[in-house]
Amino acid sequence: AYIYNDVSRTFSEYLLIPNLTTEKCTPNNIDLSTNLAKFKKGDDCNLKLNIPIVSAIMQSVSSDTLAIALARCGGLSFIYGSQSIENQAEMVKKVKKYKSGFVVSDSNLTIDSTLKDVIDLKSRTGHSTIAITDDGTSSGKLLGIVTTRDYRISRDPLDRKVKDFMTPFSKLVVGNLGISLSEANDIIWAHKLNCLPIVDADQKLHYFVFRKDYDDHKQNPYELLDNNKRLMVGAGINTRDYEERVPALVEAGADVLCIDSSDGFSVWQKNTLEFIKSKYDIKVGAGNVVDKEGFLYLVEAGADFVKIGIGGGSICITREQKGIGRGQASAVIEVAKARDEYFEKTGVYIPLCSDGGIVHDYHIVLALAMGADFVMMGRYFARFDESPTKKVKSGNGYVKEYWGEGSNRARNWQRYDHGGDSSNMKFEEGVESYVPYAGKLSDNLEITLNKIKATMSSCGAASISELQETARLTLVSSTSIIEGGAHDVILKDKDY
Ligand code: MZP
Repeated sequence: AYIYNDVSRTFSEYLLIPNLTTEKCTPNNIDLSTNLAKFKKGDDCNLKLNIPIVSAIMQSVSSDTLAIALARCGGLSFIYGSQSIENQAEMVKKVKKYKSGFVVSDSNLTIDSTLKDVIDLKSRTGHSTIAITDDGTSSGKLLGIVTTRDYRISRDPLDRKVKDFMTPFSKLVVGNLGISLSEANDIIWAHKLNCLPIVDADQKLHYFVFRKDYDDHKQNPYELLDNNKRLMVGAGINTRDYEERVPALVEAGADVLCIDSSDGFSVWQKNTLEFIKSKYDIKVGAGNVVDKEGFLYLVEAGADFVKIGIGGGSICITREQKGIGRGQASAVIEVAKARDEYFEKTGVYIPLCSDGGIVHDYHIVLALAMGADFVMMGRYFARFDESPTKKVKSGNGYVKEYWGEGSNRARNWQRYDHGGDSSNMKFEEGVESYVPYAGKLSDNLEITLNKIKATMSSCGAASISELQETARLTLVSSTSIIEGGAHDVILKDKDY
């Protein structure tokens, strides 16, 4: 056997040493955009992210709802692939046709419609708020409003009647402000009202705009849009059903794909990449790998980016179950070195994604400094309102469910596939867990981005490529880790 001399290390074993901070790298001047797919030296990468963060290809993380929230903040979700091809393609379509919560009036829904009718309408139109009129048309009398939230939080059978979930119309402030369809922007001046009717020239009601919807719809400066001014979205695929799954995802409008596997150094990934590259014009990432050999194999097979990480995910027990893996920091450092050598030799730049094991926000900057171009996170996003999992009361607060793709609950055997005719999981490689509930994605992500910018500012780097070139990292001893937290003081908020 070959024995590596270096210890396998993880993020918490490193700190950044500040470089000179100048006017050029104050937090406002820091550019967080990054490359997502390979490009040639001298060319511009034509697939970029506005922030270096993507969400994990997991059932408990990357649904259409989370994908919309993240793309609106500049990042990208890879919709999970451990579901039917139809459901996954449907989620991709919903992100591509996302509209903020405008109310449809010509919905044919009445007070006696069922919740199932509302859900069907929502999936057809992408509208999150729906008006109910007495005759189901926009000229009828408005009886009430049903919002997505009303039926999402309801555990009642879908044949329950709409009237049980309606917001009575009397609670809403409506005024005839003369706002017409062509003047929707005028709602800014009438913003203090909660609900504004939008009418056509004949005063026929078309939809309502809510103040909250309007606030949510204000463009985030980071918003990740593609050529058609729609939100960008990715999708996970596996090495088994790609001949059917890939065309459905391409047709649904996916902007980028990623082969999802716990161990990507396999001939199955090569076959999948070659199939896609021979038939489709779509970018595909591959992985996961933890060394130079795995990286070069996937790049030569055609990968547009490579994902790094085995066994470091918060819900992952692969290292215990199979004894394979590598500390995430060591893996990123080695693969980034191989990537830089490959660039030097061929003039082709391959972006790297560090996947799993991000515990503190500064770990993101460490991963970037070590050579990653973006990070993938699961636990981080599972904590938010937008993740597709149940919120559960725990003590005085709330937690949300979070389970691994290798757990019995997810049953994603394709991710742990070793070939042959297996079509089920032989043993678990992931756990089911809870994570502390943390509220809205955009609020939390804003704090994380502020921390990333503050760290980059201290490192004297105004962009991710500058950070990769100039950052200085040091290993920490176990005693200096204690020095890094509050120590030798009695904390005020603790009970003694
Ligand atoms: P984390 O952000 O929760 O630390 O890690 C998320 C990553 O863990 C995912 O992107 C994926 O690579 C990996 N993962 C997902 N499910 C499992 C599992 O069940 C797993 N073992 O390791």
